Amino acid sequence: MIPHADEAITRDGKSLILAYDHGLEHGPVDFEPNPATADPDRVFEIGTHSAVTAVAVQKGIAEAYYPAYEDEVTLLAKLNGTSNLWMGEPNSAVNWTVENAAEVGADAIGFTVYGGSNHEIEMVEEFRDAQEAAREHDLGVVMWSYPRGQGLKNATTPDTIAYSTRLGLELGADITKVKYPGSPEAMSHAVNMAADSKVVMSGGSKTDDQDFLSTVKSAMDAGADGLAVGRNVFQRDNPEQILDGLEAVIFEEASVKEALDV
Ligand code: FBP
Repeated sequence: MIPHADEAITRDGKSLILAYDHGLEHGPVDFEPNPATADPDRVFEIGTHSAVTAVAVQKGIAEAYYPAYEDEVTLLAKLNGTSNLWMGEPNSAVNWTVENAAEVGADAIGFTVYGGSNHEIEMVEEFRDAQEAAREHDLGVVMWSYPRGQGLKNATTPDTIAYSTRLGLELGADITKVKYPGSPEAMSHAVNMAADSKVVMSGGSKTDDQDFLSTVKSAMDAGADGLAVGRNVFQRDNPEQILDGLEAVIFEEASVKEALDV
């Protein structure tokens, strides 16, 4: 972690990353609730909302669509990713080099590490190469730290999520993205284990406005530095409306009730 390396993708030290790598990770099924979002242009438009500090996409989407939005959207290049068609032990192909991401205009890289997988060693070594190249190009580093695989029965226990944030710190991420561990106490422990590096909560599958904003509020009150969210924004009929509420909770310390009313 280097102080300020994440500045381009944060606002007042916090972030709201709009993740849109689902076409690769989950497939077209994720666009069914809001079919317009199969079109990357629609999601880059959503990404121009003032709440969004960066949009995370894979290489093909960035190359084809980002040039039209480079003045309005900050790009987070998600370097690795695997389709849901892969049935093996959790692993993630590196689809994009840091050099190419920098050329396309990225301000930060994103990289998944599946701690506990049979492929953990190679994934961490791939992360090392990407992290060091990101430093050379002055790009922030965001780790999607998702323990899974082998004998890991429950990937969201408090101890596992605290280990996830610690992996981010130990391996050199500026921001580590983790699943919500179920309670503010557990989130606070995970944030403490990340020391001075940042922690953002992963959005998860779509829930209703009240539940989602309440979970985000709990995570923020527990010391999280923001959110990296996909489905809970783009699967809604009105993504901009939930972004208004998220902006209030994350950047303006609003209550859930206030956020629901904006
Ligand atoms: P969501 O907010 O939709 O959960 O997106 C966050 C994210 O990390 C995406 O970047 C990624 O595509 C997806 O979740 C992977 O989720 P999982 O591997 O748990 O299915």
